[in-house]
Amino acid sequence: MEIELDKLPIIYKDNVKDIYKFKRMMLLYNSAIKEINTKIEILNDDFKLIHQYNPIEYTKSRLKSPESIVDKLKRKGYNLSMEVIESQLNDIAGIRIICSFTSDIYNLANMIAKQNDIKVKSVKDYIANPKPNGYRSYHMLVEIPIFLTDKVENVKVEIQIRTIAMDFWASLEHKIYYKFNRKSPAHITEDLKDCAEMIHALDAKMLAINNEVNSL
Ligand code: 0O2
Repeated sequence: MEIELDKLPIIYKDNVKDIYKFKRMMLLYNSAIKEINTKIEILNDDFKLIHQYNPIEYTKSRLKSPESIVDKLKRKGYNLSMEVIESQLNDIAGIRIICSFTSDIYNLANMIAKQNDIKVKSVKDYIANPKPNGYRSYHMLVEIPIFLTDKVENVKVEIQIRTIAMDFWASLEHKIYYKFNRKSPAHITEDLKDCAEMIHALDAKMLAINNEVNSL
C-alpha cells in the first residue's frame, strides 16, 4: 500500500517522524481491511458449501484518503493530529457488504459478531430504524487485533451491510448530496424518500418470493 506523500496533510509534510507515524497508522487500517475481507470470504465460502447459496453478492472496501481524513476532521471542527484521527474517526477503514436479501444481512452480521477475535464496538441498524431521508443499511463498528513486527494493535473497521437495492439508492443519494454541496433541493429530497420506500417494498417482495421458492 503506497501513501501518496504529496497528498498528506500539510502538518505531516514537514515532519519525517509524523509521516512515518501516519504511514504506520494507514498500514494498520489497511491490514484490518485485509483481515476482515478474509473473514467475510471464508463465511461466504462456507455458507455456500453448506447451503448451496451465496449470501454475499459482492464487497467493496476502501481506505479513507488523507484528503478525506482532513476534510472530515475540519467539517467536524477537530484539530489535525494523529491522536484525534485515531480517536474521532471510525471509518478510516471501511468495508461494504452487498447481499441479495435483508435476511442475509442479519445472518452475516451475527456470524461476524460471534467471532471471538472481533469486538463489536457499536451497531447502527438503519434498516430497523431508517434515517429521515430514507437511508437504510446495517452498520457495525468493529475492532480487530493486528499483529505487527513489534506490537499488537486493535484497529477499528466500519462495516456497512446492505442489499443491492439499498446500495443502488445510497449510491445515487450520495452522488446527489455531494453534487448539491450537501443541500439538495426539497423536491429531490422528497423524490429520493419515495424511492427509498419503493426500494424497501421491493426488498420485502423479493425476500417473500425467495422464501416461497425455497419452501417448494
Ligand atoms: P462517505 O463519503 O461514504 O465516507 P461518522 O460521520 O461516521 O463519524 P455518523 O455520521 O453517525 O458518524 O456515522 P453513520 O451514520 O454510521 O454514517 C457513516 C457512513 O454511512 C457515511 O460515511 C456514509 O457512507 C453512510 N451513510 C450514512 N448516512 C447516509 C445517508 O443518508 N446517505 C448515504 N448515501 N450514505 C449514508 P460518510 O463519511 O458520511 O461518507
